[in-house]
Amino acid sequence: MISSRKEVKRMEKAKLGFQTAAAAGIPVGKMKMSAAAAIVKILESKGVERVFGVPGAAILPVYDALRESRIDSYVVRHEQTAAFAADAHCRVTGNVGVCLATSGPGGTNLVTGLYTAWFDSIPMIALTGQVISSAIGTSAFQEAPITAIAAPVTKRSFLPRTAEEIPSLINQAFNIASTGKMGPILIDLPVDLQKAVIEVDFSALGEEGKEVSPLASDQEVEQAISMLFGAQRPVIIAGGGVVLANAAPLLREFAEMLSIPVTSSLMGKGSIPADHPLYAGGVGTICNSPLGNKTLLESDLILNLGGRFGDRHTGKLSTFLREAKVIHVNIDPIEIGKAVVPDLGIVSDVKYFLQRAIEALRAEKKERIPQRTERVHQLAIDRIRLARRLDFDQLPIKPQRAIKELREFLDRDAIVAHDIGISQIWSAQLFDTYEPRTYLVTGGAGPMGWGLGAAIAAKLARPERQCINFVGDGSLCMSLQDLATAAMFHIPIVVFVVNNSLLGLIRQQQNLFYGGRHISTAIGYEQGGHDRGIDFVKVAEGMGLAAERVEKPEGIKPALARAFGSGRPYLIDVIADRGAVCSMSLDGTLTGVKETD
Ligand SMILES: Cc1ncc(C[n+]2csc(CCOP(=O)(O)OP(=O)(O)O)c2C)c(N)n1
Ligand SMILES: [Mg+2]
Repeated sequence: MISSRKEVKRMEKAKLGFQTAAAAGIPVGKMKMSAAAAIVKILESKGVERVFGVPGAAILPVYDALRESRIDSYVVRHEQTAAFAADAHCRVTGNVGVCLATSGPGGTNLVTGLYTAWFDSIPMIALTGQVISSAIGTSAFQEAPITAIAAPVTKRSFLPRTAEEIPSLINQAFNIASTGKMGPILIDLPVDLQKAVIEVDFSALGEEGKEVSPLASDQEVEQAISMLFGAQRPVIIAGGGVVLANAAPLLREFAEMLSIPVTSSLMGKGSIPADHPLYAGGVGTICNSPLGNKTLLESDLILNLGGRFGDRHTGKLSTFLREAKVIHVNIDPIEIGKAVVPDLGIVSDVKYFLQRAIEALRAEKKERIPQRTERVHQLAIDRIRLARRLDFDQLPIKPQRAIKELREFLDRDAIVAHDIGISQIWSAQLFDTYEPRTYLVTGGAGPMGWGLGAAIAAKLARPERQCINFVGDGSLCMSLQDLATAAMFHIPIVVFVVNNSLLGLIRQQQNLFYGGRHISTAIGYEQGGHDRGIDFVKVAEGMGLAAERVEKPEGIKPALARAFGSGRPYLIDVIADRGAVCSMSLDGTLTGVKETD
């Protein structure tokens, strides 16, 4: 349960929606205050409800100002978790997430989180403390050139030289992060500047830094539609941009109007419900479905909406493309032609493109719009024929079966945050997703340890939903300390560990591509009467979670019922088959996917 104090705060905040900015405590004119206090006021005015971080001397003025605010501060046990949580807050809500760290190691511990958000175009803001301005460049204690370190993995990073410029920079950071091609921003704040008292004109903070999204022209929309009309077997790849632009309902309408099958990239999962008659599944060398790959490989026109043509999805391009025509719609001009040179490249906000395309289709004569009933019928047959098997009974539990039990138990709108590994690949292949922003996963960076902070942020943002961290035992070790965060703040997430006591995905690669020679991928060891290494149940209990181990497939649903019934953070340690192998391409092509049972 979220603590009652927080519930009261939440209710107070909900009431504030009916008041003017001034009555809601959001400053409107000129005021004198410390730069730190101004930062916090601006965060409040942007609707920030919570921040994640670890304090240190260099960021203490901001922390001190947070005491006076309506914003909840969540102290985590590693700054990396703070960045992952801020990132996931945005993936779930669409709003900018905020994390805080001190100078030196505090800031450098955020870097993997910034890189992860940057790769997936997620808007978030990192505020780091810095040594006093006059000491910058003198190798002062815990000085780090964090803006330079972070520059390649942020949309922008700032180091203010005067306290007066700080309010405008914070305001700009929100504008820059959340417009155009979105991304993370880092603002490094020398501690003396945070403390300085300045006059702030809140009314002057406006649209600075906001980017105008590129929009498809009428001709481009018409050309795309005429190419789609002319194609015999078009296919859509829904990318992460569809989710980020909140364009999922439009995607569905558009696909239905033209009866075009929809495949998805990993980041696009959930952009159309898994049980929609037009959904074919994932495309790729690894995060795929046989039907998704088949549908793509049979197509004569590929319409990529808000995706990147990432190498894990295309595999070898000659096999992926064949003679098919390509239309690529992406907000970022750099993506067009980067991996695949399209026949028609459209630099546009994907939501706008879909809106205009739907309008154009509505204006068309019905009989001109191709209806592909035969193809849709075939899709329904193939969906059953090509479905991968899930109903394994053997012991130890097959991960595929664990996913079946989990999916059957969870609500359709449950939020599942993933780490990385073979268990996550299985989930990408087998876990049906019905709504956007419910399948949380990192597309580009793939850092182990991401999912726990993500699940915590998801539960805080959506307390009414079931929120899960679906995680391998190796990945959990990279965020283990933050089980304590869930316990301390009474955040009732369920940590669902697929425990093979292996770095399983890497072990599989050793098996497939290194002649079965193993090194450094076994992480189990003898202790406590078993050979699985860490006893996650004891560790979780030691931190204040409830926990249990499950060894039989039929034990999974009852354990989940106990977990969600407990109202507590809960860890379920699923003892999984070490020998299980996931389907993946052996030669780097979409046709080379070796199906395993
Ligand atoms: C931070 C980081 N280090 C290393 C890797 C490389 N890597 C990818 S998957 C994986 C194994 C993950 O093990 P586990 O979480 O137990 O998942 P499993 O594959 O066993 O299901 C490793 C080491 C990574 N993705 N991220
Ligand atoms: Mg493992």
